[in-house]
Amino acid sequence: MANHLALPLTETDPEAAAIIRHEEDRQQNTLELIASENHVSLAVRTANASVFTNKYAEGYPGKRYYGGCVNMDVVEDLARERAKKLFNAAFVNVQPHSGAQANVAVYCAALKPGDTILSLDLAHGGHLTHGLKVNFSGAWFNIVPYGVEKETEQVSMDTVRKLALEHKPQLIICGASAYPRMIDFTAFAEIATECGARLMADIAHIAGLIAVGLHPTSIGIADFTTTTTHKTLRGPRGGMIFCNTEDDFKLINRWVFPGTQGGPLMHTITAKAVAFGEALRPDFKEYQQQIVNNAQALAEGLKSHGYRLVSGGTDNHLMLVDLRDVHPDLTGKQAEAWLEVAGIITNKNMIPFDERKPTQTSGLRLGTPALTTRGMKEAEMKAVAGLIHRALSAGDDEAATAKVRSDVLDLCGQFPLPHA
Ligand code: DSN
Repeated sequence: MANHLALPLTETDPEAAAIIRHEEDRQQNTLELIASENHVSLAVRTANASVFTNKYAEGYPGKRYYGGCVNMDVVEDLARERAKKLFNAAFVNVQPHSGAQANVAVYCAALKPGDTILSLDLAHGGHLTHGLKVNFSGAWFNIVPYGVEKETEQVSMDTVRKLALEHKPQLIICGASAYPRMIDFTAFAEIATECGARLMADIAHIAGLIAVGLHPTSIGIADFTTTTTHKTLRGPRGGMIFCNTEDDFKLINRWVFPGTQGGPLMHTITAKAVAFGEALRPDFKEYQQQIVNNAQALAEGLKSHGYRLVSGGTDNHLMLVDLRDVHPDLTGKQAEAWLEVAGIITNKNMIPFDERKPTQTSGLRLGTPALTTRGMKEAEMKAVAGLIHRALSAGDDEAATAKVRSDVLDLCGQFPLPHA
């Protein structure tokens, strides 16, 4: 055996090891406010880096295309059973490599090319796989977008119903990647039934909240529910699909493999099983409740500095900050860059009816799952709101930004990552 195969990474490849160490340092020493990111446990990371990465297991438990799958079957069944228990679901496929892959499989199962999808506009909080022209969804399907109302900046079910009856989509999608309010899955299901469409709920952002009952569930209500496993759910990067009937389960299974994917990432499925086990613990509910409390505290803190929040606030883990009242000339792009220099990691985001381009934007999206994982609570959120305001007001004043950076470092030092 080549003897380097048994040596640690630091010895065999110091260059790659140093990059990993730099990323560990970056995560420890910055405030992560990207609403779709989190810090997984040591257990999830251990499973994700396990020997399951060595194995091909095309097919499903009991029906594989390769030998040696005994442990693959056990671990995939474990992930499925835990996911079903966590979400009170009848059927689940845990193989999608990502949320995008989960959505692809549902579209293949429910639609033919050229069919019509009614979905939330990306510029109003939707997702690129829900119909952006440059994504396969926008290229292969006829997309009818619904948006939020100008006055409330929230989805109106009357508008959705009107569009659904007018355009008769084959599929309605509810769910979002930048929407701070509750989603009425039952109202969407009634509209889908009325216009003869199937309903897909993409709960990628709010899956953790749904798992513990802090947001009404889509499972058993939408025909298909897709999610990622790495946002509020705090698992490895990946996706999964829930459905309600044996017939849909067969269709989904066929369209995940062999329809759109090859060999499942068994190490990721193992890590999903571990993450679902963590999410079944009572302390996961406390964690999710703290995410929501923290989002509300951060929102209030930002408002106290004069910032307007899209729709006036948040019901979930994220908020959209309209920068224009406090900094009329500041784009989201510049704000994101200045905040990063201060050690605060965010992403620029369109606000509804934004007059700026998607590459510039007038807003920022902020979320609390990652800071909550570090143990931060309401008092720290108030402090973070102050740090954001100071960094944006400092702009390119290096001395003022350096002071914010130093305070960010102090705060990070008080709340080390779970396995720093
Ligand atoms: N990119 C993810 C997000 O940030 O919301 C969605 O896929």
